[in-house]
Amino acid sequence: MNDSQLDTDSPVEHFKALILYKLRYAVGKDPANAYEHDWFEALALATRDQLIDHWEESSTQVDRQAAKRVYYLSLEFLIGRLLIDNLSNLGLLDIARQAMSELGVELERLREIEPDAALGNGGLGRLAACFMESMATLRLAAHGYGIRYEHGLFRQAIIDGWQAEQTETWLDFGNPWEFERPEVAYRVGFGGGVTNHELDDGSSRQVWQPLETVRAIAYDTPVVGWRGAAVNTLRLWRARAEENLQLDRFNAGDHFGAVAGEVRAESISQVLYPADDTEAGQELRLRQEYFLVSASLQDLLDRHMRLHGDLQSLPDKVAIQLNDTHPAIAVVEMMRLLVDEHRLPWEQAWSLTVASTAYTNHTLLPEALESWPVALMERLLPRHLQIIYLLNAEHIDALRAKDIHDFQLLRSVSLIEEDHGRRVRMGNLAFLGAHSINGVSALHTRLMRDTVFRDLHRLYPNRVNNKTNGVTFRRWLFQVNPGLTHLLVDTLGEAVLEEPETALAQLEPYAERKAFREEYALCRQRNKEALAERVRLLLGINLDTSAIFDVHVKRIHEYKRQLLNLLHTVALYQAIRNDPTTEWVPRVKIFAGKAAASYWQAKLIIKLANDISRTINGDPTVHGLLKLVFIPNYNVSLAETIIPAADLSEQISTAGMEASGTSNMKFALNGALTIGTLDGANVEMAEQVGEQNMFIFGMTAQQVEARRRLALDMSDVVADSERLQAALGAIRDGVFSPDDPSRYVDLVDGLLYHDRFMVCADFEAYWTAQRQVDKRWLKPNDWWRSAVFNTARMGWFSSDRTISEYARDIWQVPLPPRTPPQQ
Ligand code: B1H
Repeated sequence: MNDSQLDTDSPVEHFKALILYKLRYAVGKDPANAYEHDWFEALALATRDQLIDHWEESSTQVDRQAAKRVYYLSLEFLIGRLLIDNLSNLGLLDIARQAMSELGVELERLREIEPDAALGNGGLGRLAACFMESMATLRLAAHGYGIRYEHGLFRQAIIDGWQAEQTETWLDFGNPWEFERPEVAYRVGFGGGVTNHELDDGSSRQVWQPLETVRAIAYDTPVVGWRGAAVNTLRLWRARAEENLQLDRFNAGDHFGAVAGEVRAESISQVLYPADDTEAGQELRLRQEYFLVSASLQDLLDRHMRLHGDLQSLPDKVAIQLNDTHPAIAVVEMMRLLVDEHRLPWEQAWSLTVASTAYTNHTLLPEALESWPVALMERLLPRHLQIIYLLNAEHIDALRAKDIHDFQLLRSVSLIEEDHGRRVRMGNLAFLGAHSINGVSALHTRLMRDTVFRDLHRLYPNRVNNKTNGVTFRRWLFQVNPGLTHLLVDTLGEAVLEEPETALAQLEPYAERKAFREEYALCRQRNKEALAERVRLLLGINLDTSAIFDVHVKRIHEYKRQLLNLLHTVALYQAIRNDPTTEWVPRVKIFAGKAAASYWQAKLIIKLANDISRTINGDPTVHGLLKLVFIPNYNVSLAETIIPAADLSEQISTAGMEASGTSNMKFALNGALTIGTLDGANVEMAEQVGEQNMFIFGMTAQQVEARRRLALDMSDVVADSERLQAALGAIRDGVFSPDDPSRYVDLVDGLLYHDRFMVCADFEAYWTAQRQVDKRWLKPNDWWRSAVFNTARMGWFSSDRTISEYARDIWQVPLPPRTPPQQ
């Protein structure tokens, strides 16, 4: 249908007609018999239509200009919902709301119907999604490459206080945003062997003959920037069998055997991060990594050859960013493609590979540093293992040639770990194969240089650099907090929407104006009421919205120290019970987060939170003063309701362990005050907003190191704190678990005698900081002044700033000038 067929003049009428057209001809329904989901689909398809022309233009423009392209390779893209994102970036939100309302459907209802695309675990995946949006907004020619998991991160149910994992089924009703591209398909091989072929000229060549091949099929989702600046592509691969059905086996009566190959192939894109505590699970993960990498590199090399015709120009036209080591096998696959398939000389292939590749490190935790058993690599990717051995030999020889013979050093920089069975170290591989290795906050990058990559950094001192994370303000301010956004626009003008990084700073003087602070506080109040309503519907618990909403939401992990917060909750509970007449500051403790399915201790922490919740919420002595809720199934959409409703943001990881954190930025942008350690990006947040506008407490990374060397036994610390003793004692004795009094004995003993995460060691400092929180809350002028300061000073944490730095320092692509908004 084109415009001339629409007999309309107003944009709302026009959009309404489009929606009705989609409802009828794409969904096959009449307004009279349409379900809400049908309306959602019609609206999504009508919205998607508005992207197509821009999408086409963006890509032909890049082709025409022969611009350099950025390829962001990630096993995770934690996108969440797209309806409001797309409408809002296209400037169609109000039009759509009006159109739907005239059609008798509330836009808010449709918003809630869309399932989250939960193709990620947490911060790393969400960062990739923010980056995609920022790259489109900044009009960088960028492609995201990932896997189209049939099932994203599991749905968390809380059953009797315990986490239960349920399958996530986001594709059940189809996905209106994506385009299947069956014609864009590549073969990806696994297993088999390598043979040596003698060539006529006397040279020889290695030929990998995989035992098994699967097909990677492209699914493209358009990613639109703010004001439709540019529309980029997120290309997700789905695995299909070469042959879907073995007809001969089927006809012979073996109906299951006939589809076994299909099941095996398709299992690659079935599930995000299958549990890796079994050998089969590990193998599947490596298959996923290689599948993504091989399909993506074949695709980008095809495009490069089509557009430029020679490989010499690869680093001028292609920048590949590896999101952690998960796609690090790309270094080796690129060598294989260049040497084995494109017949480039080895040295040349290597310099092209290194010059086009960059790697982002997101964690220093030893258990998260990837390495693959040599035996597994040999079985699954024999040619790649050969290449790794060759690269390693050259690497070590080059060092010896430079007269470096220190055995310890050579061992630590080797691609192969020899200690715990032979394994390929993916971090070292990514470091060696990349011209840039970046950390995600200043502290994290410093620790990278000092610890995990110490020796490699000494050998290649120019490679490690920092790119502090950021978040997209379009989603994490404009969309999640329309009330505050209106206030900001009313106060500072439209510039806030166009250049929030700079415009927000103009808010600072308003922190001193009482009338402004009151309006600002009112926005928060409304958001708190919306969250309270949600909690009432979900859990049947009423929250007092005049209490401090004290929020701790993120993956459940010992280093993130939900336990420290729970200990504070218990200590506060006991203090109130001991002295109910004191003027306590009312608190609502809000927790949410998922535990990895195989992480027992994290699941026990969830149970503890729920046990404490039941006890406290049912105790009339603390009624109106203290409540704890654990909201199930934390995901992007839930975060969008929780974050703008938070007064206090808990960012209390053990110093040195959280690489950056990104929810810390989202909370502060929306004006929550942070209680936090000097860890990750908290450090830089404190520099920007000033420590006086946060509650910084606890040991520094250095002090943590020192204390670890001293002892993990915390008897001394506990002996010094009656409050801590009492809190630990109550948990240990079963006060919160009368049905199973010994449930937490091991957990508490772990804290007492083997406190790897310094929970006890930081407890008193945390308690004191929490009392500072109470004090400030009792002085609303001070509290809201700090809150306004947080919003005003968060501009630097925009992912637009982060992406501009990647573009300038790592990818070396010029940023096109910002276009004036088009209407
Ligand atoms: C982060 C991960 C991660 N760091 C392994 N590392 C995974 C590691 O599936 N796996 O095997 C998945 C994810 N995720 C996070 O990255 C950091 O903990 C945060 O501090 C940081 O803000 C975020 C983005 O840089």
